[in-house]
Amino acid sequence: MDLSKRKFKDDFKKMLTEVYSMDITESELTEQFFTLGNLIRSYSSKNWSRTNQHYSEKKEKQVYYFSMEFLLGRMLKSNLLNLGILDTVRSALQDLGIDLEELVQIEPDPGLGNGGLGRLAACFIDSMATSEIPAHGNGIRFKYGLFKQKFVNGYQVELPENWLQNGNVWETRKMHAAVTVRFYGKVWLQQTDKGFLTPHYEGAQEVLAVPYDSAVIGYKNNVVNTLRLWSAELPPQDDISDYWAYIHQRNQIESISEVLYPDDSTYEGRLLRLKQEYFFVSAGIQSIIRHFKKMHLHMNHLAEKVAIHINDTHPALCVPELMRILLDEEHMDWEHAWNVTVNVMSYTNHTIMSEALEKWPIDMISSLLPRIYQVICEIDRRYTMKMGTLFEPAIIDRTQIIEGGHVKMAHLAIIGSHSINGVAQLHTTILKEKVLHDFFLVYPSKFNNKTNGITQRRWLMLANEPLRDLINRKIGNEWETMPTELKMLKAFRDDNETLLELARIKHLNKERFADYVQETMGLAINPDAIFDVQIKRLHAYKRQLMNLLHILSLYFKLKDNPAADIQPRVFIFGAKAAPSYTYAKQIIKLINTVAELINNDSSIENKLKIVFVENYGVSLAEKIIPAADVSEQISLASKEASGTSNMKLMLNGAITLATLDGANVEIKEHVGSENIVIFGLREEEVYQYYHDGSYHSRSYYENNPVLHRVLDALIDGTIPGVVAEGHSIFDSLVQYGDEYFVLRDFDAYVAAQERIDSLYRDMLKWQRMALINIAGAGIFSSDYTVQQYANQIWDVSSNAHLK
Ligand code: 26V
Repeated sequence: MDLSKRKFKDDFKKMLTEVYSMDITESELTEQFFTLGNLIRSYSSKNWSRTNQHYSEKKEKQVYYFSMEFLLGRMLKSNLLNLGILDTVRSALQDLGIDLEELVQIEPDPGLGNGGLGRLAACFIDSMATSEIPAHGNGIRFKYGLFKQKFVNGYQVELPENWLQNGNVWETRKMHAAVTVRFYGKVWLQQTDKGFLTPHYEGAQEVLAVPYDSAVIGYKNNVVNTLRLWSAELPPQDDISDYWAYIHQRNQIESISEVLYPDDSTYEGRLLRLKQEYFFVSAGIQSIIRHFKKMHLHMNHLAEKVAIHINDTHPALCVPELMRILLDEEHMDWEHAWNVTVNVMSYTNHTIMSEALEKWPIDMISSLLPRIYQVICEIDRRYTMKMGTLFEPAIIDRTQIIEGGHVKMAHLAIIGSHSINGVAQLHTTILKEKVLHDFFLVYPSKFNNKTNGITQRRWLMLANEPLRDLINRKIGNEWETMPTELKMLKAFRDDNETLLELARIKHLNKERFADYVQETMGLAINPDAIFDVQIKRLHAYKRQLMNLLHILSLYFKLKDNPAADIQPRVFIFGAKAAPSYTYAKQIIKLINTVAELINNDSSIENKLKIVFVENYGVSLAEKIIPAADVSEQISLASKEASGTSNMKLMLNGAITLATLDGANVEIKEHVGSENIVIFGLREEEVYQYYHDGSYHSRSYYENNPVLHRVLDALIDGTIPGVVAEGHSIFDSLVQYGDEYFVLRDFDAYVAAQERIDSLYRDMLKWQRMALINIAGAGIFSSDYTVQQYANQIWDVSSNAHLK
């Protein structure tokens, strides 16, 4: 948008007076933040309604991205950037004596997600608006986001994340769009006068779903899509005869949207979680149908106007919920309703970890959602009937929805969707050949790959302004919306001036992060050291433990020989563990304790430091990633579906140290094997071990002296204060088979780290590698990912241009 500094200053002052009856000198940061937020809203409101109007008038097909999680991060700068007024506003505020960076800190970081899956949804909505795809997010307005992590004596402690405490400046409550969601009760089918079978409900509990909409602003294109998050409320009551019963019922209902589940590693069959899933699914679909009806088209045409995307199995109830509405409320016959439903739905799988696969006990689902359960039974019956004539019985048995007393949500999503995709090539191949092989036999053409992506606007333009400026000076700014144009940077691969400039920027970012660490943790780190970064949820398969074992090996090397020639390193960790994931929490305690030991050992002359940041999340990622030299992507091959921090770190010039897992495989293809450090078991080797059962971790402990010493340190008192944790972790590796092949890959990892050490010594060579990584990162923009979803799955155009 066009905005002069003068106009902005006038608007800002006016708004401050109108809302707070204050002038600038009287106002504090909080008032200034809310004033700016409200101004941004007013600047985008016209385009928001114009976008909606345009979609309605043109009757464009709309996409609804259903996701339990949207891990947005702070929106202030992102909104200013996308409106095209970041620099103007920053400088105008400065004239008014206000530092934009200070205002930024006022905004709470809405942690409405666990990790990769939620952040992907956030990158997607940014990219969909920017790519002019008529697509909207649908999720839950959790009152509490992912817990706040504190370390107490090295242990993780969880505290509530009350992000809504001071209100959310971006949202609008839309009371008129509220819908009712039904739980429990009895249901039976009754014939109406017209001969339809319609369900008759008795004793259902009604919950009011109230939407809160936020603008999703496209990058400099006047498009504003919508993120709709639902909040659960008690429906208005005519009379309250029993006050305490009323309060109890209200609390019970409001608990549905109270808190995000923090466990992304194991399936938990909790009733409240199932309520959450049905709640936002039912509310979202009802609201879509309401909107569709304004077009006065027959329901048979729904799939021409609506695409619904199921982000992991959490919203898989979309399938029976849409069926329920088409059958019971629109009186369609089964065949037509099913045809419409399958054409509307598509599903993304995000994990092969079997312990995370959702399945609900029949008792629970049939009592909470009696009608939905009937519909699921009928879907399953027809599936087995139809496919039973075409495939061998064992395949049908393994692909049924209802099996062993449970409803399997992935099976429901696959059978009910026309498309199922994995999130990186390797992941999709594993789905087709292994994890979902039976379904691949039944529905080969439903399977496809969509490699994940990230938005370069948040992860480069906002997080790393010095790098953005350098790139713009070298190749212009076309890459902002055509990110593969970053490839033009390759022309500078032998230009020492550019490489030195890159080194200078990295150093600057490292200094900034070092200042932050000094201020918040009281720890001094050296910006000349290698900043080696592993930031992701703590999970055994991601192998933070292997990273730690390597650090211990370096530590002992230095203890034995203080003159050992190793490059100084700062190992940076950021990770939350699921509160109930004991093993992961033990690893956190171990890392913190080793940090304490190493950071305070003056005999190693500050050559090694460990920084484990508290409460890792989007805002911290924005600080750490631009300062990273090394990107640790060391999951056991086959286990990490894609990863996305690998892409963010690459885009910021970090060198990837990786196994051939998830999207690392594709990163290697794009930068070439000389610009990435690869090590470790390959996926086929891992499966071969599973097949022949020939991995015996103990022999690695017994035969590898370095490993032996490092592992002994866990249990012999070398690391004070981790007796229980040390033994548990030692046993998991040596006694209980080392499920994720940490000991098997240890040597290869150490060798790969030595390669990093030697590469870093040649500064120009290192910067050339960094440059090639930045230049090759464009393909991993979520702009392209969502365009592929739009073209190949959703069948929507991206021509909503409103310029
Ligand atoms: C799973 C579960 C299991 C049931 C209870 C609650 C809950 C909450 C979240 C999850 C998500 C696990 C799946 C996930 O986050 N996968 C990650 O998705 C990223 C985006 O596709 C991908 O880059 C990561 O490799 C993958 O681990």
